[in-house]
Amino acid sequence: MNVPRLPAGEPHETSVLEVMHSLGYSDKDTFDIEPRVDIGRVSIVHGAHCEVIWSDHTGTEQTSDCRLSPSPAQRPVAGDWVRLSDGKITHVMTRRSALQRPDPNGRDVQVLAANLDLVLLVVPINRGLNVRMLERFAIMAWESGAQPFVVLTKSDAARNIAALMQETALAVPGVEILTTSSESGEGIEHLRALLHEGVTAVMLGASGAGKTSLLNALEGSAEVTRSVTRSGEGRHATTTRKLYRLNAGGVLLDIPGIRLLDLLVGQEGVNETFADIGELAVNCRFRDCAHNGDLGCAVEAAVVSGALARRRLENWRAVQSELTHQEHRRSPEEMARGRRSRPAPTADDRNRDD
Ligand SMILES: Nc1nc2c(ncn2[C@@H]2O[C@H](COP(=O)(O)OP(=O)(O)OP(=O)(O)O)[C@@H](O)[C@H]2O)c(=O)[nH]1
Ligand SMILES: [Mg+2]
Ligand SMILES: [Zn+2]
Repeated sequence: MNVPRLPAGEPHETSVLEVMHSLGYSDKDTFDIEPRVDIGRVSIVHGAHCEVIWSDHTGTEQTSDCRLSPSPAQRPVAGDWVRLSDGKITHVMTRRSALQRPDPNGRDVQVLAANLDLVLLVVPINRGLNVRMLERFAIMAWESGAQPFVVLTKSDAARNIAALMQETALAVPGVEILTTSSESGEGIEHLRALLHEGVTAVMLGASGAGKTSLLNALEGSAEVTRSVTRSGEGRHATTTRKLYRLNAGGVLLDIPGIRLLDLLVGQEGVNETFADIGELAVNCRFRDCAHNGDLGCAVEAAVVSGALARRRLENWRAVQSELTHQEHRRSPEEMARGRRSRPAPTADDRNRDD
C-alpha cells in the first residue's frame, strides 16, 4: 500500500490531502504528495486547454485553465493527475488505468479517461438488451485495468427484468449487475454507495443510454440531457468528457456516447469477457484451437451438448475477427507485406540498438 508521505505537524499539508481525496486520490495511486509540489487532477479538456483542480501548498483549492503541450506524450485527459508549476502542467503522472478506443484515424489509440477504479457499463433495457454492445463495452472495460460494473438503466420502462438480468449475467460472467431508473430512483442509492470517497468511476455507454440522467439522479443536479434518435446519431447531449465530484465522496466521469464501431477490442478484454469459453477451451485438443471445425474442440462439443449457447460462440468468433481486423488497421505496413510470419517492426523495435 502506498501511504502518502507527509511531514507530521504541518496542518496545511493535511488540507492538501483533503483536496486530493476529494479529487479521488486513494492508496491505489502510485505517486506521493510531496510538500511544495502542486498536484492536481484534470477535470475537462477542451481543445488546446484543460481545466485542472489542484491544491496550493496551503491546502486551498484552485482551478486553473492550462494550455496543453503540443507533445502528445504530455497530453493529459480527464482523470489524469498532473504536476503544475506557475499554472503550467509540467508532468503527467503515470496512469494506473486508462479507458481507450481506437483513434478516429484508425492507426492509434485514444485515451478517453485515466486513473479509474470502476467502469460502469451503462446499458438501457427499455428496448431489450443489446448483448453485442454489452460484450464490447465489457471488453473495453477489462482492457482499461479498472473493474467493470453493469448498470442497466431505464428499468421503469422495461419488461421482464429478471430475464434481462439473466441474459446480462451470461454475456458478462463475473461482473456485478445493478438495475436502475433515473425516473423512479430504483438502484440509485446502491449506485451512490458504490461511489464513495477514493473511487473514480467512468460511465461507458451508447448515446442516449441514460448516463447524464444517472449523474443527475445521483446528485440532484440538472446537467442537460436530451432525447436521442433511435440510431443515436446527431443529437448527442454530452459532448465533452468531464469529471464530477459527487456528494457521495467519489468522482464520476461523464463522457459522450460511444458507438459500437468505435470500440477497441483487445485480447485480454476478450478473454475476460468470454471467460466461460476460455474455461472450456482448456479441454480442446490443440492449444491454438480456433473453435471452428477444429479436431477435438471442446467448445464446439459444449455447444452440441447444450452446455454453451451457440450464440455465445458466434459472438466470440465475431469479436475475434474484429480483433484481427483492428490489429491490421493499426499496422498497415504489416498488411502490405502480406502474411509474413515476422510482424512489421514497430517504432520501438526500430529504436532498439541491436
Ligand atoms: N424512462 C426513462 N428514460 C430515461 C431514463 N434515464 C434517461 N432517460 C431518457 O433517455 C434519454 C437520454 O438520456 P441521457 O441521460 O441524456 O443519455 P446519455 O447516455 O447521457 O446520452 P449521451 O450524452 O448522448 O451519451 C433522455 O430522453 C432521458 O430522459 C430512465 O431511467 N427512464
Ligand atoms: Mg450524456
Ligand atoms: Zn476449440
